[in-house]
Amino acid sequence: MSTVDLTAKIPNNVGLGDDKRLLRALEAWLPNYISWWREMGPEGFQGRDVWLRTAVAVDADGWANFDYVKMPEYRWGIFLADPVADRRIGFGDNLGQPVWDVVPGEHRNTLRRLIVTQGDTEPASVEQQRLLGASAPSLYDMRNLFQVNVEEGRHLWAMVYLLHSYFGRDGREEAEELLQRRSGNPDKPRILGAFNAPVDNWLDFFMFTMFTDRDGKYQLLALAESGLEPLARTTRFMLTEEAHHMFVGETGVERIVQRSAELMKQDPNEDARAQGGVPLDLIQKHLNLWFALSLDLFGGEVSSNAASYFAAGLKGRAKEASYEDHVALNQSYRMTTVTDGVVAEEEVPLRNAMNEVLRDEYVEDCQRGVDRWNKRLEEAGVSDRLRLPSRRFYRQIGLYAEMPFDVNGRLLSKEEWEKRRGDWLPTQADGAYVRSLMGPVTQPGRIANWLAKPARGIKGLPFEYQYVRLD
Ligand code: BYC
Repeated sequence: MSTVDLTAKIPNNVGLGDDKRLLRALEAWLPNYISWWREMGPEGFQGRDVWLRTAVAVDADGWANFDYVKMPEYRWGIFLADPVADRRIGFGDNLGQPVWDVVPGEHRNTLRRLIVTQGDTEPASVEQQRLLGASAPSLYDMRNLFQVNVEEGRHLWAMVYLLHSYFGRDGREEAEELLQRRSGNPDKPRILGAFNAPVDNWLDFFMFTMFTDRDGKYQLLALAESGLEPLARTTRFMLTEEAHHMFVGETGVERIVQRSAELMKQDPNEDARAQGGVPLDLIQKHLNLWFALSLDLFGGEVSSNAASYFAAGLKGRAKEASYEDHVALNQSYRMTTVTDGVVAEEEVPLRNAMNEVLRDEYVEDCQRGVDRWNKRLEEAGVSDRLRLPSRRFYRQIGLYAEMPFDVNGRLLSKEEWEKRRGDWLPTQADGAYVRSLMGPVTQPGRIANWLAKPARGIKGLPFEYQYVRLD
């Protein structure tokens, strides 16, 4: 197992102390990162003690250490999963070749772009969530928000390490720019669509961590297959942290659903809203929104970029080893296309459909989460069910971009779609209602009326624990 240097200014298991040039470059980036964190990180809580886990080793049970930490003092480190002996490229035209320890010249620009795109999402999500602490429904949830935030910060470090180590001056410039762009800023937006959408209430936060972080999981799984060994190793370790983020989202929505069902049962008209809860139709609208925004993050259904990433061995499929044929030539993928308003089925060369292959796995994983939420409704005796909308609904990227598909995947006229938009997506009034519920609850053990308590606390501690010290 690799040795972790925890005493260094930048904790790491990459032997940073032996590479003075790289160390200097990263130590020069550090104060800029901290300024960014202070400006764009969680507002109002930077001086508070938060019960956080910090990575201290990369093996299965040793990596997470829990303690009170003030967020700006969090030990953001650089951790790569341990190498796999004699690892070979597992797919594409370079199948079976040894993996690359340095960046091959011909793939330099493409790899830099992939790493920058991945890196850009990390600070973006922190920016999107920076005001949520002030409306936290419990200390438990507030702590989870901050845990997610500091780990997204660490994921930014992971990508910046790659940029500084392997991409010379342009890598350093890109690393600076990662701190310059701002989520939602029209002049310097973040790169991908969903990372510029506002996340200003906890329903959106839970949907974001359910659906958008889950895109993160699949993109990281695909990059973990990369022929560029340091990229594969860093993303493999990031996946261990990502799991908690999706837990926060999936159980967060589940707890809303559970509470709404309870409140419905307490009301003579089964009206959760009348009892100060989130009605199921509103949950469905937010689900529709974040599922669609997150589907876009997989890129176009038919993509020559995806085909060349696969061919070159830069980005594989999730769990590539589970496929039989790793070359994926002479195979096709059946895709629903739309030409002049006519929906048809078409065969596409498999390599060009790799974004869709990844999206398929993602959709299946999302469906599992929705089934779990519906189970809570069933148990509570509520007959309504939540569902994933058609993957053609409200898309901005790819084959169905800007097309007026309804949630069932039917193509409507633009006018009809606009008329019905408010049935499927949150309206301004919906947003105002959701925000009206979001008064902060900061006494240990207490929770907002619209949310059920979690089944258990963090790391064996009770829900009542003071996860954030506010006094
Ligand atoms: N918004 O061939 P196409 C996470 C661009 S989340 C805006 O269809 P490609 C996290 C695309 O860049 C995971 N632009 O797509 C979650 C291209 O531009 P150029 C983040 C978009 O290239 C929560 C053009 O459209 N990781 O970790 O196959 C919290 C045509 O591209 C979008 C990654 O994304 C969009 N949604 O795939 C915190 C992995 N989609 O080149 C963190 C790295 C596409 O023509 N990125 N475009 O100028 C990639 O693998 C690929 O860039 C994409 C796009 C999958 C995003």
